[in-house]
Amino acid sequence: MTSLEIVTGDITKLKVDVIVNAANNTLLGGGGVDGAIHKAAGKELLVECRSLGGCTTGEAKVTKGYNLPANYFIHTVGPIWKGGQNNESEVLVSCYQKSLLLANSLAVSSIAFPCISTGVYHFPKVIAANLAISAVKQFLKEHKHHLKLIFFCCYIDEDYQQYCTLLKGSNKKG
Ligand code: AR6
Repeated sequence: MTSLEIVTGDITKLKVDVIVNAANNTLLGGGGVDGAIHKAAGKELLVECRSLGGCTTGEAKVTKGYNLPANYFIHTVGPIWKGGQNNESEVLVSCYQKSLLLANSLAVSSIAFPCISTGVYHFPKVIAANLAISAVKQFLKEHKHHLKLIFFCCYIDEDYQQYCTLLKGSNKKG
């Protein structure tokens, strides 16, 4: 059984095997959660990221966790919201799927996701939360995996409330 948990605050403070980063195509850092991760991890993260050659939107790449207790970061690039008619939902789901596939290949047991694309990339929060939860649940149903604990890390209270509402009443175990 895998437990789905909702937490608030800074994702870099979480004691998990993998922290997912909402990055951009360059993988060379930015603001928001990406900026917080690079700041907390230290300059070596940027050195490794430079060697990766960027990342396509909807895909994911792994690095070490450097100064954080997390063993790895999985950097995924969410879609920029352009009104919803440009495969934004499919691409966002792909971010969660590809990140989980990569985590599974690393045989880790815990992972934390930020609310990908809902900051600077302006993906509507409610749609994004629904897609995030359903993508994770679908993955757990369809794959043999080692994951015991999956965190949805909500930086702002509005996101936290939204995830609580969506998970409440539904089965929190995957
Ligand atoms: N811990 C957890 N969540 C956070 C943190 C944190 N320390 N800081 C912000 N958030 P965003 P995007 C939340 O903008 O929309 C970057 O510049 C935030 O409240 O970080 O995918 C990249 O380089 C929001 O809910 O990512 C890209 O250029 C969520 O993280 C671009 O932003 C995502 O907001 C990616 O945009």
